[in-house]
Amino acid sequence: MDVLTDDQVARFRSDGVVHLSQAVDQALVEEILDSVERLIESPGRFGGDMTSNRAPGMFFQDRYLHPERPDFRRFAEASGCASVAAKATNSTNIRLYYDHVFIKDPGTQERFVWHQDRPYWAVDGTQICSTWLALTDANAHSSALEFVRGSHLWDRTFRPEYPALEGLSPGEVERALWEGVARHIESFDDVCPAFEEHPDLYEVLSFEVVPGDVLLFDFRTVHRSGPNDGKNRRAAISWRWLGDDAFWAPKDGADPIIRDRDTVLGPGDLITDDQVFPLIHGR
Ligand SMILES: O=C(O)CCC(=O)C(=O)O
Repeated sequence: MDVLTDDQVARFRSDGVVHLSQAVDQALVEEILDSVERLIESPGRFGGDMTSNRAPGMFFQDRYLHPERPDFRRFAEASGCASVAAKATNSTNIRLYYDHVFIKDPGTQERFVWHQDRPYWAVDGTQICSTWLALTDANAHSSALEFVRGSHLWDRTFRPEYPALEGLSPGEVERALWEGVARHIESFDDVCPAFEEHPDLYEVLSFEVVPGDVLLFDFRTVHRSGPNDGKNRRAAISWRWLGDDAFWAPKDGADPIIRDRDTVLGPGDLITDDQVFPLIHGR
């Protein structure tokens, strides 16, 4: 993959997202899609079908695959996306936090509401981003991602939302997810507005993608994806990258893929634990 042009870097920094056309080799994309589709039959520890009871389609997610599946570790390395993250965030070293797979079959109505990744993660900093690689076509009708332009620079972190858990009591939310999450959610006063209803105030950026395209975005940028009302499966893999100033920020309620007891790092430490956060670009 060619590392970013200066114009793409500038766009990433001002908009919080940039579309990189045909950024990953097609043969690799096909190999990744094949492995991703095989996960449906044999998901990892954190994977599964998230479709609500009797709802149409299939919404499958899996994540944190690279530690246990050598093919996923190889994909993270071979994609070249870590070098892209390094240039975009002006980092010397880039580590992998986790990989995240999303599949939405035609007819799937589940959506990701407007959110930032930051409040869900046990890391913090300013040099943190994702590269979302399209493994199939997607457009606004078939669940492509949308972003609120420039929202990574607002210095606001919105309350994390879990639409599938709406209406549940805090106890039920905890049982459905993990300890501390109900308190964590309630600790944010700032709830994500319906940005699309205020076109005079906010600009929503939508991208149409084909296999091999990458959406590179900051972990503070507000984004969402809608239902898949297209005719084909929509699949993607998102790698979460940690740059030079990323630090360990454990909190009850953050995604438990890596917990405080899994790493030698203490709260506030720069991410230096090679065992848990493999260095993919640099040193
Ligand atoms: O692919 C999707 O539908 C959601 C992706 C997303 O929210 C992310 O990569 O952070």
